[in-house]
Amino acid sequence: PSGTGPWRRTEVTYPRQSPWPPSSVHPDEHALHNPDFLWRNPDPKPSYDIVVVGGGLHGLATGYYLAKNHGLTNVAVVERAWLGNGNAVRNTTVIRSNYLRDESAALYEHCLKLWETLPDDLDYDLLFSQRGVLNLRHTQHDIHEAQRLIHSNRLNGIDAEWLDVQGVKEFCPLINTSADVRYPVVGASLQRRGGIARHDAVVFALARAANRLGVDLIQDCEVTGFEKSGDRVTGVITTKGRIGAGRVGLAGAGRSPLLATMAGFDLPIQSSPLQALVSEIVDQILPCVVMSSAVHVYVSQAHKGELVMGAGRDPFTSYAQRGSFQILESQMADALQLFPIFGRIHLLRTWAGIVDVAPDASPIIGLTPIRDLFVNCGWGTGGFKATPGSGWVYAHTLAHGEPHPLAVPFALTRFETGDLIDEHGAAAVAH
Ligand code: FAD
Ligand code: PYC
Repeated sequence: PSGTGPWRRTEVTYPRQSPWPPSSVHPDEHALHNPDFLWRNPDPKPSYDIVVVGGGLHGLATGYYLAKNHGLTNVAVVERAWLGNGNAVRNTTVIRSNYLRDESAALYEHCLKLWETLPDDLDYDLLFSQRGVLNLRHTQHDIHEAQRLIHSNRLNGIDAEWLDVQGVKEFCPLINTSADVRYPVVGASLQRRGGIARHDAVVFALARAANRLGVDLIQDCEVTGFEKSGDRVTGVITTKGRIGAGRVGLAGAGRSPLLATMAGFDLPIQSSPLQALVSEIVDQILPCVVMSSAVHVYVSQAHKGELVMGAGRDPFTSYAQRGSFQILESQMADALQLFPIFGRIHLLRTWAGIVDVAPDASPIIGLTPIRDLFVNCGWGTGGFKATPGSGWVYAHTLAHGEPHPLAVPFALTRFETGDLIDEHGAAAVAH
């Protein structure tokens, strides 16, 4: 389709290539003064006020908000490989805030509100597109669950609405709404403000902005241990040597249990592969994000034209960024049930990331048993959408040494007190 619908093409703008720096100027010095450069690559200083471990989405957002919101610039974000190599650019970029529990609704809506101004804030085209996230419903139970979610969302000030089958067909004409399938579509819940963004642009933009504010982004620097004095952390041991730290914030996603073990405490996290795949490039045919828990697949269309699809986690613990064929096979079969026309489209590539899932499918943010060591993990299959809000509350937590009010319910101690925040339903098809 063409025209001015929500599926119209957005022009992709890439950062311009930088001229090679004149030989008289050190590349890092040049970078600081040239708006086309994204970030410097400094060697680590002997110590920092705050060291953030993990240069993914949440680590970079934390570095950025530490500088921007709290004026803290003696900060390093240390990354074992290159910025954004983890789930930052492996995710399928679905953004929404329609979580069930009050605590999650407050946190994820804070995130979504930040997304709405983030491109201007970072002065970067993130291809943030609020094209709507449609959750298809197929059974009576699904309808009850959707109505509960819609009421809960509205009570929390989050946009949510119900579409009947006719409404689904109008909103997304490509969906097969025939009654003659195993799981006929009986309606859908819709968050219109939900959508997608370009994940690598988010990495570039956050890194550039944090760098400009003076945060050191140190790549190829793996944290291999922690230095402690009594009950508090005093630094990190890395492949680039020891770095002293007033406070340390973990943001290592798929490797968070390994980092915690190194530091001497346990996290109730399971790490498993989550796969996704893209098709060849086709014309814009899908105007929104479509998810179905019962059929068990979700699909969106990238700005460039690939159909982006995913489904559930692989059912085993792993730190290898690859998954099993059976998940891909079943998600393709499920996609064909909802979109029979996809049978004519070629699958281009598949990949996996390691997601860190807590028993209640909610993140863990805040203090650890070790003084001055903080944790931000457990975003599992849903942390892309949380990027700005996660960085915002974690920066506050690190700056003040105590949790941001929105992060308080997400403390590690909830697994001792039993105050769990069960969001398995909201995590939906990705679980
Ligand atoms: P990451 O971006 O993975 O960053 C962690 C970083 O820590 C990595 O760069 C890693 O190298 C580094 N690190 C680890 N150990 C060390 C160490 N010892 N020393 C130094 N650095 C270290 N979320 C959504 O909201 N919507 C989606 O549609 C969505 N789809 C997904 C699809 C897939 C296939 C996957 C895998 C995930 C998806 N997610 C989605 C989840 C989302 O990608 C994650 O929750 C999010 O990326 C977590 O961000 P992060 O910054 O914590 O992790
Ligand atoms: O959290 O919305 C989500 C999501 C979609 C796909 C993976 N995670």
